[in-house]
Amino acid sequence: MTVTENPTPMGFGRMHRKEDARFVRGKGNYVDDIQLPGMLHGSFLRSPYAHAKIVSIDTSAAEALPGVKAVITGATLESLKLAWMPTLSYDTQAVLATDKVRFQNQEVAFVVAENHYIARDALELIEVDYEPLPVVADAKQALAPGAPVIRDDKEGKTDNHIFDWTAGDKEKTDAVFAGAEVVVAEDVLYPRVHPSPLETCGAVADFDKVSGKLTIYSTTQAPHAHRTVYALVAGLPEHKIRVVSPDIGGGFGGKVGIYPGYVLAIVGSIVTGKPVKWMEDRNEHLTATAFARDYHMHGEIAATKDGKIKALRVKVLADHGAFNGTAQPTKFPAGFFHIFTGSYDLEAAFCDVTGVYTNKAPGGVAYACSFRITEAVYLVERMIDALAFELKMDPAELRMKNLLRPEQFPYTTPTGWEYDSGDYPKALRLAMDMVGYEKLRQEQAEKRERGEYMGIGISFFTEGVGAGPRKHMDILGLGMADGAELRVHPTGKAVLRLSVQTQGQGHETTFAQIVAEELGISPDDIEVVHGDTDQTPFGLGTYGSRSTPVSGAATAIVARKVRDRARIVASAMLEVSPDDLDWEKGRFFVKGDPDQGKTIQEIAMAAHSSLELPEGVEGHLDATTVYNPPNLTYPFGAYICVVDVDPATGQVKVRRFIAVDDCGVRINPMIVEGQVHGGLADGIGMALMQLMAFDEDGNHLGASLMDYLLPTALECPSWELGETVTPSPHHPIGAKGVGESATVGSPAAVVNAVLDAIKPFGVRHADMPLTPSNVWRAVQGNPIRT
Ligand code: MCN
Ligand code: CUM
Repeated sequence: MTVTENPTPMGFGRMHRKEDARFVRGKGNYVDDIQLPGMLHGSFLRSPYAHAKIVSIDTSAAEALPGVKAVITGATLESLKLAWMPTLSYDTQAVLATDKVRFQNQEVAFVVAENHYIARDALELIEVDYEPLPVVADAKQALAPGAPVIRDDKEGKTDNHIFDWTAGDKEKTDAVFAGAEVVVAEDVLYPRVHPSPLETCGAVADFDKVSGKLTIYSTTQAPHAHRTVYALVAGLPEHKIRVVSPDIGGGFGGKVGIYPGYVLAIVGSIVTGKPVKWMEDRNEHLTATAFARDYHMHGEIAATKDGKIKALRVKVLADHGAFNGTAQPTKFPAGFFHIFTGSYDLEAAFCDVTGVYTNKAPGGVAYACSFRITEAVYLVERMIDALAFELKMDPAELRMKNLLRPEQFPYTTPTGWEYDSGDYPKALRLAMDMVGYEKLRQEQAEKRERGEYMGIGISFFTEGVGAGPRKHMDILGLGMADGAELRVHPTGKAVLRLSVQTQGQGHETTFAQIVAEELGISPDDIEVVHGDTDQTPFGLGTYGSRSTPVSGAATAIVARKVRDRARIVASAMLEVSPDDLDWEKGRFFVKGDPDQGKTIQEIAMAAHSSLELPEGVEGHLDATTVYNPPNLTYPFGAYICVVDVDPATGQVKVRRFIAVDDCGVRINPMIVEGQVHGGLADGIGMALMQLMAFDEDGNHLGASLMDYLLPTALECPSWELGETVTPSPHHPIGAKGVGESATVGSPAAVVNAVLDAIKPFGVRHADMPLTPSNVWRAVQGNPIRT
């Protein structure tokens, strides 16, 4: 990777991250770094059972331990009407268990003490009498007759059913299937995985009894949305609540929802009158915070004998855990899964998703998923390879034959999405050229003769990111539009205030670059303020790769508003009509007389001076905006993975990985590449290593990073990146989101590569993770199928 000589371009381009100056010096300020005078520490007692009735809780010994300030149980919360809280999907979730526990490690009691060690010691002194109940650990058992009812707290609930949801045209799809020459069906599991950022979740709550103001520092991706939920639950006005999301050590979707720990830190502070910190450990994080996926998919694909794909039909069983805590736009209980027709030109498609409760942790929309587009892309890309397998066709050729063509954009899919722009064949061709596709296929054939197994896996993805048009998309009734405010000081330095918040994506740099591009002020002179509800405009936060599509647009627009004002100020300074001015980056000048001009800095000073402005024109150089996107943006990409598989041991070595991404105009190509690198590593993790497994009693099998494996440089090849640029036609700077693209696109490429390698053994599909033992089993003709 090269970085330009000048590390601070006046706009888009490669530029070192401004925030790294503090991170590489150990000067980041994370939730756990926050120390307030008199601060106490809280810790949870958690359930050893996945499903059990709580008969009694005795906290007396814990309360008697010196240094313990409060022990809070579900009963305490019940008296405050806080035992249950709303989830982001209009369900309820226990803050502390009252009647029974519903997943292993569920929060049962909260101890507040002088320090963390005393709090932990006190947990040991709490006596809970549980009466174990039968467990639903497998989604496929959740709706079986006689299955234990998990949510009997809900009045009249007699089963574990959450929702049924369909998209597409069933009749039309069935008709195409009925007349199809070839139909291939496959059961495809996207297993339960976990986003696992470096920093676990935590909060520091500080309630000031005198002013009545509550300040919460927390690991949140959505500070404003959280504040409104707290306001609704606590009955406090928003301005009495300040949510601060300081530096975040990775979110990946796991920090969108509200966790019991945040609420208990608040309650603890109210009860004790002191600030209370709660910071979970790795085991708690893996077992009790938002999981991802857990989608049991049955896919069918209809095609002609020569490989023209006609239709897709999918039935999904979605395991949502004990509480429906998915964080996604209200109208879409299965997220954006209905984008499963992918990048192809089909006649019809239909999906039918059923959500169920199980005795597992809640969550479901996390881990760079673009609201479940991960599952959708994995499904369609596996189905295409299964079809190629049956038709004995080359998977690249099959894709080329069916990809949407550039002239079809804007393109409306059979399930109602309007893709904004793209040139798909160009991206796939570029990836194939980069990898040397035809030559690799020759090498593969020669190797197979010698009994060596290499595989080439392709995945093509389209994402829809930037939720959303407010008309269609809200979370808990809050429309998905975001504000931005820009203030240019007299000296020409500027402050940009945003509702979105970086968890590591480099917003302090890229959003400054957007202003720099529009106004010609150096990014170093632009301060990005975010993650503090007292200092920033309202907006829904960072997830679904929406920051660039939504707040990036807001930033460009607010900067253009400032530029329009600057034009009027410049016209007053130069005593010409505003129409007689031309703009070049950083400067207005008189048309035809480039020497007669004023820089943005000169204009800024004048805007704050005694200069007389035309009637009705306000002074200063500030603007605000709220951006409601007209549509999502649709980034896409072509990925090719090359692996070598040892059939005797099942060991997979990823030899090469080519990723061609198109996210429209790139603000900072270096940051985009970093985002892609991270997502590709995620893909290798999920495809080959990661699984949140449970035994039949709902016990977690491996809730540590010794068992739940995160990919490292050892498992990753040196990534080979390519790009095409198809600007989004409706985005002010033509940018599309990219933060989740590689996580969405890469697992299918890796799995397709491994299965391509072992194709001579007759294996058409095996489920992730393709660990050595699972690959070995597949080679033996006995793939693990869940
Ligand atoms: N960018 C750019 N040009 C584009 C698109 C994006 O330069 N055409 C830059 C953006 O300006 C931003 C970064 O790339 O600095 C990612 O932008 P975007 O795609 O808008 O995504 P968000 O900023 O909204 O980030 C959210 C996304 C999600 S949802 C998950 S999950 C994820 C991801 O980002 N979590 C991450 N990437 C992550 N990266 C880090 N380091 N940590 C996380 O928690
Ligand atoms: Cu689905 S993970 Mo991201 O949207 O925060």
